Order: sequence, then structure tokens, then C-alpha cells
Amino acid sequence: METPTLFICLYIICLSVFGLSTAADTLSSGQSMKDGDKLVSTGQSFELGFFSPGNSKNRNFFWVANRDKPLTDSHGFLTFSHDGDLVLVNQSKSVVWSSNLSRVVKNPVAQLLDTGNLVLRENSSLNSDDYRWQGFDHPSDTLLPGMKLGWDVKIGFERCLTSWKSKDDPSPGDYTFRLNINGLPRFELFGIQYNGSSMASNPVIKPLFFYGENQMYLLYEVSKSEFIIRLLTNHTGWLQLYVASTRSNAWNIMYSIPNDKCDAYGACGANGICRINRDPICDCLKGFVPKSPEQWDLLNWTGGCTRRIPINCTKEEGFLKLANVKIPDLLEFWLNNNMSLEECEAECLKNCSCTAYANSDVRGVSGCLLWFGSLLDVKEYKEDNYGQALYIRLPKSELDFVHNSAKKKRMVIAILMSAIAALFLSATVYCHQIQNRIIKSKGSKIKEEDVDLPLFDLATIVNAMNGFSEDSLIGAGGFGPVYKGNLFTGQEVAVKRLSRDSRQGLEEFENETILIAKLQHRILVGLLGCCMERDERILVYEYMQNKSLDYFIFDSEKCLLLDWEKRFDITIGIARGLLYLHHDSRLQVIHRDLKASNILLDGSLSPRISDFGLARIFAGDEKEVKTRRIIGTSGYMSPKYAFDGKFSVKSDIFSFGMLLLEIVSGKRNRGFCHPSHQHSLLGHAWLLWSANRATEVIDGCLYDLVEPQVQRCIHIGLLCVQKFANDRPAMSSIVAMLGNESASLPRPKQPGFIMERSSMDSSAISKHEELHSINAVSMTTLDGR
Ligand SMILES: *[C@@H]1O[C@H](CO)[C@@H](O)[C@H](O)[C@H]1NC(C)=O
Ligand SMILES: *[C@@H]1O[C@H](CO)[C@@H](O)[C@H](O)[C@H]1NC(C)=O
Ligand SMILES: *[C@@H]1O[C@H](CO)[C@@H](O)[C@H](O)[C@H]1NC(C)=O
Ligand SMILES: *[C@@H]1O[C@H](CO)[C@@H](O)[C@H](O)[C@H]1NC(C)=O
Ligand SMILES: *[C@@H]1O[C@H](CO)[C@@H](O)[C@H](O)[C@H]1NC(C)=O
Ligand SMILES: *[C@@H]1O[C@H](CO)[C@@H](O)[C@H](O)[C@H]1NC(C)=O
Ligand SMILES: *[C@@H]1O[C@H](CO)[C@@H](O)[C@H](O)[C@H]1NC(C)=O
Ligand SMILES: *[C@@H]1O[C@H](CO)[C@@H](O)[C@H](O)[C@H]1NC(C)=O
Ligand SMILES: *[C@@H]1O[C@H](CO)[C@@H](O)[C@H](O)[C@H]1NC(C)=O
Ligand SMILES: *[C@@H]1O[C@H](CO)[C@@H](O)[C@H](O)[C@H]1NC(C)=O
Ligand SMILES: *[C@@H]1O[C@H](CO)[C@@H](O)[C@H](O)[C@H]1NC(C)=O
Ligand SMILES: CC(=O)N[C@H]1CO[C@H](CO)[C@@H](O)[C@@H]1O
Repeated sequence: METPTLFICLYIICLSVFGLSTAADTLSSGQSMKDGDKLVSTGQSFELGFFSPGNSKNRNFFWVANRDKPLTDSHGFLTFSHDGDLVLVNQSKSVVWSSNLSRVVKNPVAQLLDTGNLVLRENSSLNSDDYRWQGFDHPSDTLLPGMKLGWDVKIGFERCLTSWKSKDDPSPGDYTFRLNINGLPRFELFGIQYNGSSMASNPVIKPLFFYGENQMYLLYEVSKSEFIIRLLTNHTGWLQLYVASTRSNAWNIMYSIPNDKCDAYGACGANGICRINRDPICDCLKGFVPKSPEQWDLLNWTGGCTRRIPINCTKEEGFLKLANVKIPDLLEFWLNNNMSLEECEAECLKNCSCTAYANSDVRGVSGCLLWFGSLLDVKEYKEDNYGQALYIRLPKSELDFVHNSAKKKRMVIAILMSAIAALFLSATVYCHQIQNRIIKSKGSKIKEEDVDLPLFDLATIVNAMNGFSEDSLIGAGGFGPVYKGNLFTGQEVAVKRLSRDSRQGLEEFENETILIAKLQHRILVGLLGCCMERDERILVYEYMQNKSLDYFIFDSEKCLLLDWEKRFDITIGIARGLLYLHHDSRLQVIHRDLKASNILLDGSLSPRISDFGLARIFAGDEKEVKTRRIIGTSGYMSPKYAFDGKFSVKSDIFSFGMLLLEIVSGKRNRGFCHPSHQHSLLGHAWLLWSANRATEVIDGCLYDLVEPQVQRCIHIGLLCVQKFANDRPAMSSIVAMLGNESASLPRPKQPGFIMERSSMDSSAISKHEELHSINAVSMTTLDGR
């Protein structure tokens, strides 16, 4: 039998579970605390007490005082020594742990604050910030908001996180998360090979970095008071950011680090460079070749790269500038903070074993950092403002150009940004990166505004989705299955998961992420966050209770649930949504896949446009774009798009018209058949309208119809599906036409895609086009949408 070991520790209290506690929050001189006693902070958030690791499964201990000196029985107690030190003594009155004050405190009072900080003060300076000692200066494995991780440079005092040894053993384990200020300040998570990225800002947390003469540290704040967070170095060597809502108290992992393949230390071996957005992610630095090419081809990067042409200290050598990188590990380096970049270059050239140099600037003083030997753990950032420039020594013959950027005066702030931010890049930022990449590549003039897309941890999503079980599957979106689940906050969400091995899907995923993150409108389905862990690409949406429009209008029973008034509201809603996309949003966006199944309905049956996987952003001056891959849904595609891949806002108008006719008729355009002719729904509507019998198109389900309004809708629908894009009205006119019953409507011309095979009315469509249109439709059917 093991004797229970006791530790003194701090842990969070779940108020909803434990109820109100009457324990005091202070311990004064003369008092003591034994096993079973506790201190509870006034706001009832934190509790200080004794615990035995084996018996406390569901608690999260934020701080443990006597980590490596457990009490061996329950007779120890916490009290004050005559010097005013807070001490933990065992049965035989030996001090097991002490606050180890440097000065005597006459009248000490220990108080557990609502931040989780245990502080020691003079009774006379109670309620002041004049702490003689504080638990926050001695973190265990957890960083709470307000705690500093880093250094008091002057006195050489460090605060770092050290993991527990194992689940039941709080003694210091193998993994330490710390700020290394030797050379350049950088964060280190020892044990597993990781240096570099850490947390970035997101809607829940806000990290603050302070790099001063006397102090250098990381501290973070919670931006939303309804959340509690903690950063944990777990005993298997990961950093985990936990979030709990104050209501539910269940902890969820928001993300863990390392979180991408490039985070792994030296992922690409010596002299390799890791680029997370490339496939494969590893490459040799310029001028280098794989050491073992066969292994390299098998995606085994461990061997790294070696110089194609060795450097031999001749004058024929120069430097290649590599921008936006995380600089190599400082295995063998030399630092001088008093040098300019030019001097730095000269210094590197002078020494035959110098392989690269960089500006060491972190605090705005120019400086020089030289590397000798291999360059390990270089990683490229996609975003311009991250990372640093690295200058790699190469023979002239290898150089495309030699940079001479030393004369460029760099802004102190940019340098600060790059050095610090490079360390703190996370997948949240990765979302931004894709965004930037694509938007920039379009060359549009869109101003990048920070869109904070919360990043969800894969474990959280898997948990919320019940392990992506069949039961939680609710449908299929453009690029993969859609699941329903509940987040820890209790919120219902729909989660869209990119099917594996779908490259096309990846592009759609990126497009959708970028677009939805940018677009905020109550008509568009809301994106709550994303997850890009390992190979997973997941989008998290608000859940829409009432499925999608097609679920109702095409069903002979459910159609009764959507009366005309509702359908008309939905139509106007969609029209306004499209107006926003086409004209009102900061970007001009073409949806390209508008159809009944992409119109979701919320709890009050209001429409929400979804599935932006195919959407395109248009730069201001672009009118029409041609695409090689014709994708979309047959039956909703405009002829011009289906025939030759040209699309513009008018392609969406065509789809809208189609949708409008479907809403009115309750029939699908695709697969429509009529006993007496072979026209599509479009052709059918057109024929009836031409014969002044438009009302015959109307859905039999619509018992409450307002005939003139329905007729107007058919008319507007036909205007939208006219064959020539120029004839189709713009979204703004459509909204006006729908909203104003006295607005006059032009007479529609022949629609595109009548698809008749009878001789009737065929004069307007040439044989050639007819053939084309059939081809186009069957071709896109192959797309399987
Ligand atoms: C502080 O000292 C005063 C006077 O000695 C005493 O009454 C009071 O209880 C002390 N406060 C605490 C929190 O110990
Ligand atoms: C108390 O601690 C001292 C020193 O660590 C040790 O020698 C002694 O055996 C302990 N007493 C008990 C009862 O654990
Ligand atoms: C207590 O602090 C002093 C300096 O203030 C230090 O030298 C000593 O090692 C500390 N003792 C313990 C047990 O931490
Ligand atoms: C990077 O991590 C490795 C392995 O943990 C460690 O040896 C090295 O010192 C770290 N380097 C930097 C620059 O943090
Ligand atoms: C440590 O964190 C990682 C990443 O979140 C997780 O996979 C692992 O299971 C954790 N280890 C333990 C013992 O909880
Ligand atoms: C990877 O390549 C290295 C040499 O570059 C070799 O020693 C190692 O065995 C390879 N690993 C695997 C799994 O093939
Ligand atoms: C850096 O330069 C300043 C002014 O030129 C000088 O006072 C200082 O001693 C130098 N520091 C080092 C470490 O060389
Ligand atoms: C080059 O730099 C290394 C490391 O600082 C040093 O040991 C060596 O003496 C230098 N060689 C020359 C020729 O300056
Ligand atoms: C040094 O390398 C250059 C090519 O980079 C070559 O032309 C030259 O001959 C070499 N010199 C010596 C002394 O090896
Ligand atoms: C994604 O967006 C880009 C740029 O807007 C576009 O070129 C590309 O065709 C889109 N991809 C898909 C699958 O829609
Ligand atoms: C409705 O349309 C008529 C005719 O075009 C126009 O005179 C009137 O101002 C419009 N009403 C509104 C509210 O836009
Ligand atoms: C017609 C229909 O199914 N309406 C439902 C929409 O969603 C709300 C909220 O879940 C339900 O109460 C309605 O019955």
C-alpha cells in the first residue's frame, strides 16, 4: 500500500457544482491551515487547499507549492514562520516548503485573490499591490491570465512553466516552456523538439509581449469575460490552451502546440526550409541539395541538405536574402548588438566558417547575428509582416542577385513585430495567411482588415461531433460531409469537413474560409471558426434549425409548411443577400452555386445563403472571368457559363431566376418533366407566360397565394433567366422590382436553356447551341453535385 502523498495546491472551483463556500480568503499570522481547510477567493473562483494526486481526478491544479517535497501524511500544515515566511511544515515541524522571503515581514497576511494569485503582504498594506511574495512569480505548469512568463533581466529571475512528471505526480517533469533570452528572445518548449510559434490573438485571448531593458515577458489577457483560460504544459510535452465558459465549466482545448508540421523542430533537416503551404513542405535552401536524394524523394527529410558548391572563402561569394523566415536555431552563433547590417555582412565574409547572418534587432538597436555550420529549423512565413530576413552565404555562381538592403532604413516597429510575431504565429494566423495569399494573388485593391477567425482544436470538434459519427451527419456541402453537434458552450453548430485527398476541395475550402470570414451579413450563414489540424480542414458554422429550402419546396407534404407569404419573404431575403454580395460588400463576390439546397433556413425560417466553396472575388475592374473548369450545378447555370465558362454577376442572376421559378412552382428545374412537352421548367414557364397562362406554373401547395404578387415573381424570374446576360437585370433592380408593386417590369426575352427537343419555338435557338447546352449539362452532372 502506498501512503498518500499530500501536496498543497491551488485549483479552480466550479461554483455551479460546489455551491457557495464560506471559507475565508486570508490567512493571518498566528493562524494555520491543515488538510481539509481551505482558502477561497472572494469571487469564489479559486481555492487553496491540500490534495493527494491520486484522489483528485477531475480537478485542474494550477499551482502546486511543494512539488518535489510531498508531505507524507496528513498532519502537515501551512502557517507563518517567525520571519513572516509562509511555510509548509510536516508533522515533526520540519519546513517542507517556504515562500523564502528576502526580508522579514512583521505582520504577514496571505490572501488568495480572484485572479488565482496567492499573495503575501504586510497587514498594514492590505489591499495594496505591495506584495512581499506572490504565487504568480513561481508558476507550476499553468499560465493563468495576468501571470508573466519570462524574465526580470536585472536580477536574473526567471518565471517558466514546467510540466508535471506524470498524471499523478506533480513533481517537475521533463518539459519546460520558457523564454530564452540568450541571444534573441525566443520561446522554448524543451523535450519535444519545438521552437517557435506559440499563441496568437484570437477573439478569446490576447497575448501581450513585453521586451524591455529590465523585463521581458509574455502575459495574456482574456478579451471576453465569459471565458476562463489557462495555458498548460502537459506532461507529454505539449502546450495546450484550455478555454471554459463560466457557465459550463467544462474545459476544452482551443489549440495545442506544436500545431503544424513545420512547428516540429528541424522538420526539414539541416539547411532545409519548411513551408507549410507547399506540398511537400520541405525544400532545400537555395544553393543546397538533398544529402540523400533517394530518402528525400521518399519524403524523409532527416538527412537534410548540403551545399551544391562548397564555400571556400574566396571573394567570389555573396549573400542571398530570404525574407519572412523564422531564423535558424542558434546552435553555433555569434551576436553583437552594436553592428549595422553592412558591418554584419563584412564580419560574416571575414570568417570562413560563417554561413549566414541576420539582423539581431529585437529592441530597436541594430545588431548582428552570425551562424556557423548548418542552418537548422528555418521556416518560411507566408505573411509579409512575420519573420525576419536571413542572409545565406553562397558562391556568386549560385546567386541570382545579391541584395544590398542594408541601406534601407527599417522601421523599428516592423523589426519588433517580425522578431516577436514570428515566434507567435499560430494556425489562427494561418487562416489569415490563406486569406492574404488569395486576395493578394487576385491583385485586387481590397484593404486587409483583421478578420479574427477563432481556431478550434480538432479534439474539441471531434468531441462536439460525437466523433463524426453517422448519427451526427446531416448532409453534404460542396466539398465534404456536414455534421451537427454541440460546442462546449452549448451552442448548436454545423461542421463542414473537407473530404480527405481532395485537392480541389482544399481550394474550395480556402475560398470559402476567406470569403465567409470577410463577409458578415445576416443573410449569410455565420462562420464561427475553423480548424486546420494535421490533414483536417474543418469549418464551424451556426446551425440552422430548419434545414434548407429544397427540403420544403420540393416535397409534396412539407411544402405546406412554407406558405406564400413565407416564400415571398425568403425570396426577398435571398435577393438582399445577393445584392450585398454583388454590390454592397467590400468585395464583389459571385456565389456561382446558388440553388435551393444552398439556401438554409434558420429557426424563424429566414433564409441564409451558404456554401461559398465556389464563390469568386472580383476585383473592382473585372467584369467577366473565364474559367477552365465549369463547376456549379446544372439547371442553375447560365448558358454563357455552361457553354464557355464565362461568368459574371449575371450568372448568379440567372441562378436566382431559376430559384425563383422553383420557389413559385415547387418543381425542380433539373429533372422536370411534363406529359405534353419536353421543355425544362424554364421552357415550361416561358411557354405558359407567353400564352398568358403563367398562373398554371404555380405550386399547388400554395393555398394562400396573392396572385398578382406570384405573377410578378414569375415575371421577374423570367427576366433573370434571359438568354443574354446583358438583358438580365442587376440585383439592385431585382430588389426594387420585388419590393415595389408599382414598379414597371420590362417584357422578358427568350430564356437560355429551354432545352426543347420538339420543333416548337426552336427558331430562337440554333441547333449548335442546343447541342452545346446538352453537353454542358451532362458534363457538369459528372461533377456529381
Ligand atoms: C491586521 O491587524 C489588525 C490589528 O492588529 C487586526 O485586527 C486584523 O485582524 C489584522 N488583519 C488580518 C487580515 O490579519
Ligand atoms: C519531516 O521532514 C524532515 C525533513 O525533510 C524529515 O526528516 C522527517 O522525517 C519528516 N517527518 C515526517 C513525520 O514526515
Ligand atoms: C531562498 O532565497 C535565497 C536568496 O534570497 C536563496 O539563496 C536560497 O537558495 C533560497 N532558498 C530556497 C530553499 O529556495
Ligand atoms: C530548439 O529546440 C531544441 C530542442 O528542444 C533545443 O535544443 C534548442 O536549443 C532550441 N533552440 C532555440 C533557438 O530555441
Ligand atoms: C498533451 O497534449 C496533447 C495535445 O493536446 C495531447 O494529444 C496529449 O494527449 C496530452 N497529454 C496528456 C497526458 O494529456
Ligand atoms: C531517413 O533517412 C536517413 C538518412 O538520410 C536514414 O538514416 C533513415 O533511416 C531514414 N528513415 C526512414 C524511416 O527511412
Ligand atoms: C556599443 O556602442 C556604444 C556606443 O557606440 C558603446 O558605448 C558600447 O560600449 C558598445 N557596446 C558594446 C557591447 O560594444
Ligand atoms: C570564426 O568564428 C568562430 C566562431 O566565433 C571562431 O571560433 C573563429 O576563430 C573565427 N575564425 C576567424 C578566422 O575569425
Ligand atoms: C572556390 O570556389 C570557387 C567556386 O565557388 C572556385 O571557382 C574556386 O576555384 C575555389 N577556390 C579554391 C581555392 O578552391
Ligand atoms: C477560388 O478563388 C480563386 C480566387 O478568387 C479562384 O481563382 C478559384 O477558381 C477559386 N476556386 C474555386 C474552386 O472556386
Ligand atoms: C415604386 O415604383 C414607382 C414606379 O416606378 C415609383 O414611382 C415609386 O417611387 C416607387 N416606390 C418606391 C417606394 O420606391
Ligand atoms: C416549418 C418548420 O419546420 N419550422 C421549424 C423551424 O425551427 C423551429 C425551431 O427549431 C421549429 O420550432 C419550427 O417548427
